[in-house]
Amino acid sequence: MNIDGTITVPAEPYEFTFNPETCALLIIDMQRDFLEPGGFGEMLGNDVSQLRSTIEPNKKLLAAWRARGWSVIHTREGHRPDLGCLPPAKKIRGRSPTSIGDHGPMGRILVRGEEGHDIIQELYPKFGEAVIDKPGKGAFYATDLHAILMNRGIKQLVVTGVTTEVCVNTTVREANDRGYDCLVPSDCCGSYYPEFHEMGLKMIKAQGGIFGWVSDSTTLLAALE
Ligand code: C5J
Repeated sequence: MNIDGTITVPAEPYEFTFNPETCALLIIDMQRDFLEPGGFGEMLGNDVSQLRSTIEPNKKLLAAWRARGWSVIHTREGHRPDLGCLPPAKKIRGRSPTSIGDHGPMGRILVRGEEGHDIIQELYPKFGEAVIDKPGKGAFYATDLHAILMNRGIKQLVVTGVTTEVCVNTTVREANDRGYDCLVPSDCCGSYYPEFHEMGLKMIKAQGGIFGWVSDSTTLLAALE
């Protein structure tokens, strides 16, 4: 910890300094629908086991954040049971025989309140941690995330979750445009496609950190000690 209470983490394209009082851990969509067989991810033809390596590093980071009493926010991608917030274009995308709102092994796919929509047990939110239900890929679109962050005085975000190139990337871009600094620990994010994970991270840190910073959980946790 620095003398002024801030913490500096080795990162790319250069070190990331944050004030823990005004920095939240934002965990994106670590839901059964994306990480377990029978959900939305598998319905799209993906191998969900690809994402499971993100669970342990997220668990460690979440435990460290909680132990220090710092802000934690979770998000879930999904739709109202009446599908009123599901754009028709999203419903039919992929031409899959089963789509969002249809019944699957974990209940209706990507529908709020269903088993598959829930956050995995390993990272289950605790009382007091905000859970943002989002209909889109970005966590700011059609949610009260920005209001919550502003009301809590949050200016910086550590963003983790799945998938790197879709919801994590979209959220980091949205956050960047709203003036937040984002640090992304690489091993706490994952993709069904390793090459998309790699490129997704490269896009964030390119051009002097055009959208944010990239580090890893071991480096971040070491900086907290
Ligand atoms: C996707 C997400 N990939 N959480 N959602 O559809 O990244």
